[in-house]
Amino acid sequence: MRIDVFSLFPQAFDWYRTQVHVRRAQELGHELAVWNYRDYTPLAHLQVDDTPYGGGAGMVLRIDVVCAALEAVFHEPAEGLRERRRVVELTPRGRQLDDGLAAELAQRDLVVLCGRYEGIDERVANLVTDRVSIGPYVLSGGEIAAMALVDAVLRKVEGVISNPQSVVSESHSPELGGATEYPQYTRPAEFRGWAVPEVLLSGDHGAVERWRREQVGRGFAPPRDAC
Ligand code: 6GU
Repeated sequence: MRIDVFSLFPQAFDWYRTQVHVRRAQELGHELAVWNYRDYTPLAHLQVDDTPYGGGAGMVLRIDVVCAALEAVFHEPAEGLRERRRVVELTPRGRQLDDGLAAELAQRDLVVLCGRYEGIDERVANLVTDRVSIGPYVLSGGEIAAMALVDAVLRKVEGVISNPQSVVSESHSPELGGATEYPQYTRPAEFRGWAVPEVLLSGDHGAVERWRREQVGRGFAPPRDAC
């Protein structure tokens, strides 16, 4: 698949793009490109945003700038992109990302539009298939949200995660009924009096399997005296 991210801060993705699984995706023939709206603005002084009509705080990313960037990259009218791709606007007002949506977004080529400041002009609704949030809190821009979304989507692409078992039964997957995974332990078997559950050291695979099934969905309850 091809993923194209549009942002005013493409450098924000530099670290993410060096990650092993992202490189593996690219070796498998998938593409992750990050584009800067500012490189394609038709406006003087490389302007990309403007004050909101009706007044109010902050700046809004202009719809003409978004369209210019999309059309420069895809060589087709921006309105038509969603006929063959998922086009996602990242906004705290969007539908909350979950495992199912990530799996759905992995089925087609994906365009991700990051906003900044007060977001993107509402007329972006004419271009998108989805408006997505990564949770009920506000981030200062869409870049961190975009990395969360792209990462969740890439994990659903076959071959990106080298051990497929780690994807199939991971937390929130349909295989675990949307529950969280069982806890993991490694050496040392005891540290500061904190012991690894006996069953995991027993070598009894059946017992380990049963214990893990019991743990699924249990989550983590902090002790009562923790702050
Ligand atoms: Cl997608 N963007 C911003 N700015 N804040 C968010 C978000 C997105 N999702 C949750 N908070």
